[in-house]
Amino acid sequence: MSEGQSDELRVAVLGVGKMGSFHVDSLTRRTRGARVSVVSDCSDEQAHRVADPVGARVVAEPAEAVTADDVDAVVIASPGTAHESQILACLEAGKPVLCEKPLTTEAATAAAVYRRETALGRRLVQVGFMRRFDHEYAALQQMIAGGELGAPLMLHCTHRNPAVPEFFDSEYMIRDSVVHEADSARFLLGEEIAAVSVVRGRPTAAAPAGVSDPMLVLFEAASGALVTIEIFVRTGIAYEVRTEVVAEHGSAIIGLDQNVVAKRVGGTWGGTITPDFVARFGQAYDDQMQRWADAARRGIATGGDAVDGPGTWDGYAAAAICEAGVAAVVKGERIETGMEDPSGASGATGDRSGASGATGDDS
Ligand code: ISE
Repeated sequence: MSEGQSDELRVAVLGVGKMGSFHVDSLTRRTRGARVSVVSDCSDEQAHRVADPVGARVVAEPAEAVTADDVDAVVIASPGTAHESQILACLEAGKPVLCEKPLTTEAATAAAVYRRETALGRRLVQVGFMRRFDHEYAALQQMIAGGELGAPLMLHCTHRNPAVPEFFDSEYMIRDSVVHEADSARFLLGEEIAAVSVVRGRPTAAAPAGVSDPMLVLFEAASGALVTIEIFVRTGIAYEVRTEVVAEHGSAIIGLDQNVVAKRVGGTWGGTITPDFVARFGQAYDDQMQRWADAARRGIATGGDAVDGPGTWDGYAAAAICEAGVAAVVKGERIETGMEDPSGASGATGDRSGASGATGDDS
């Protein structure tokens, strides 16, 4: 976005499966001041299917997209295993990034990305923990932080998917689904998670052999506050994500799907449940994109920070929690996250937690 050329943010989207295609649509039709200039995907056919209608170029190599002259910023929606090298390439090129979760697949590599960005002296990487931009999550976070409910003692989280592919085993359920609860718990409580335990219960008949679905996950926060998570990804019903906070002076719950018209037909009454996460969190994904695009443009213009939301520290924290969660699943033991500040400074939360970084109030 060189001065005088165009004040539109020209974005490369790496990976155009379900989420990448959604982001291309969001950038093209619902984001002000941005457009997709380049698309890259391991399937050339899929890349063209998404890029051609929006007038974007297709390049085969993600690295070429990152350094291209017609790319100011990058959205990474490729498989998690590709994130580390793609993010490092963006940091090298000094280009702002919005990266889908996970930041990287291991805590150690996520910590290395955090350190690399810290050494640059500029925040360029935003992690796609979109729930922080959802109006209900943002309101609950503000309610807790405002003190109205008193100290939060417990969070009870329900995370149910209607169906998932066969490869979703118990470990993948932690890494792909519980990862959102890891970030939400940190965001809502404003503190780090110290330990994780998992109880593998009676599996649904829909689960493949050896897969514990549902499971009960317990996070212990640094203050001692507890977080219970029911993770159930083969309910056969719909997409249901609820969170209740129980605090010293009251409780509050979000995710009741009550913003609907309750109809009476055929002897029953009621509304509908959102079918999937794009339907449930569409507003959050779009607001996340707008705020990231605005922040990226500001960061490019000023040479300063280019994110407005969770960053590399949050990505590292979620990776450390999931790593402990996977070990808890495998060993059947309580596992400490052992989180430390990878920069070597003391204190685990501070400004880096990003807990107040995306309240959704101006979206
Ligand atoms: C999926 O990958 C997501 O990111 C959704 O937000 C989550 O709710 C779902 O469980 C995951 O599989």
